[in-house]
Amino acid sequence: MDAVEVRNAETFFASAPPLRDRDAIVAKVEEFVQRRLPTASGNRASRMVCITSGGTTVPLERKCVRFIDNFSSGHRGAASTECFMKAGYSVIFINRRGTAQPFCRFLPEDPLLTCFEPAGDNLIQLIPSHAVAVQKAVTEYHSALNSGHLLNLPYTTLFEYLEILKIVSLSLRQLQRNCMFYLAAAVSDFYVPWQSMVEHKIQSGVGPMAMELAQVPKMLMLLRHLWAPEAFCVSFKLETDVKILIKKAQAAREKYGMHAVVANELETRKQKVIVVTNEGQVLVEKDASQADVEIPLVDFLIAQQTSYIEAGGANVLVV
Ligand code: PAZ
Repeated sequence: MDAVEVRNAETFFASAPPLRDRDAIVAKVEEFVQRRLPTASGNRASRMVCITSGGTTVPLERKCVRFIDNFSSGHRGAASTECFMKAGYSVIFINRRGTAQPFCRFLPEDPLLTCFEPAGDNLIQLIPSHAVAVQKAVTEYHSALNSGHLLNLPYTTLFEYLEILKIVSLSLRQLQRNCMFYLAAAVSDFYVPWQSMVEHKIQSGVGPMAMELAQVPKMLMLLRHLWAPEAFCVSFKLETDVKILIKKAQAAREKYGMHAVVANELETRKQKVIVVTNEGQVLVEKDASQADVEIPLVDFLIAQQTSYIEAGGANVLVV
């Protein structure tokens, strides 16, 4: 592990704004993970995945009015959460506020208020054309939360995202090879360090503005080698130029020591992805019977993790 990267990460965290509700988040995560430990025996029912979803924002002012955003609708993360839960995994879902949520993806796009109508004294009712979709979403979402197998942790900024990811990683390491990281969030590579960020809204009318952005430390490397070194790690690589996609995914796999990198191209990301592992590349496509490409993708990655657990021998967590 590169000492410079560790120092850069330490500097990042030391200078980041304090995470709101930090203690409550730590307690929630620890309690969620602890509940899995007594039954963690290497089978699917005791496995856990941390799914990251949505794009991080990079604030330009401390009292933030303007920010840089990273594209991600959250569909990948939400659909994958459903697939992993179906396969018996518990899921920690680190997601950008306001992006797609599991079990809610097929809700009508109409604004919430137009899904309901007044129905007499103190009563409202669902518009009949939306009733089936809304009932299904409400039932499935609440049953997932009530099952105790889904922990929803929202973030907005890059600072919040990385703080939460670190908290989750340090806790999940207890599950050793039984945990997976599925890092589908679109995370900014550049940011404005908190100590050099202006307090108030940047004023216009002073001509063109130049701003220097610092590079975000390579947190994937820390996650993989320091925070949760036995976890099965999957990251995603998005490109718009298909000619460079596989090269970039291979480079990321080698550089960060990922077990798999899922390469996807913006236009076709909902139909197909290419999974790059140390054994080569595999094209994963959805077929006509499947609603989402995440169905075959999650199946493939679960099989890969199973081989990884089995290859671990004495390292497999036995209770
Ligand atoms: O969230 P979404 O379904 O609209 O898109 C998913 C995605 C393209 C953000 C994800 O698959 C991905 O590639 N994330 C990593 C992006 C990156 O290269 O940083």
